[in-house]
Amino acid sequence: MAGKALRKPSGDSRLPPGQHEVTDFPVLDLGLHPEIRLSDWCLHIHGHVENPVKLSWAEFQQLPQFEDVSDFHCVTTWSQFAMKWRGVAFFSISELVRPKPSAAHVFFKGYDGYSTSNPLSACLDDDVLIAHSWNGESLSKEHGGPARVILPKRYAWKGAKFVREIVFLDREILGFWELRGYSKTADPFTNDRFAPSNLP
Ligand SMILES: Nc1nc2c(c(=O)[nH]1)N[C@H]1C(S)=C(S)[C@@H](COP(=O)(O)O)O[C@H]1N2
Ligand SMILES: [Mo]
Repeated sequence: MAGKALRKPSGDSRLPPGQHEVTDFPVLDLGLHPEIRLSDWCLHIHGHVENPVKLSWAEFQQLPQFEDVSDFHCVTTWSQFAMKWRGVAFFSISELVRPKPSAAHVFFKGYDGYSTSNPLSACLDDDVLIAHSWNGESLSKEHGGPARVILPKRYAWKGAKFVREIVFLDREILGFWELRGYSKTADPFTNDRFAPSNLP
């Protein structure tokens, strides 16, 4: 199932407006890098689904493995091209838990207390995944290991590092940055950074 179509780069403009290219993959987060042993790791997926699950690391690894190469855009204006991710596609997660017809939004939580939300349609795009590897290596703790969410067509804050919980919802709940005035849709190619209307 295709996600909501967002505008594609036109011509040679691979770089979204207001962005510059980097090659050193900066670390950008709340500053907490939780130490999670793989034997303690658990991904709880629940909410408006027919089959809620709590996946151990071994169970997560047994799901179909998926690779995708995509560009990464942080709202603080840096972009890094051709990031090679490996993990489990969101559409495989969705097939496993079977969203109910009422499911319309997805709320992601990290082991560091971070959260972010996305429309279900955006999560079902064919390039969205829960990644455990980057450029052939296990994801480092600084970059969100053991596993992080990647939504290539959105600014990077829409993907939770150190992911621990995925909740399917019938309504939108705002996450950490959305509550602080950042966009609900976050499309880099339309400079869709802020939504002051989210602020209380
Ligand atoms: N759990 C968690 N996920 C997070 C964040 C965070 O603070 N905590 N920051 C977000 C932001 S703003 C960006 S730009 C990317 C940064 O990923 P990186 O540190 O691997 O570059 O992670 C996103 N996911
Ligand atoms: Mo960011």
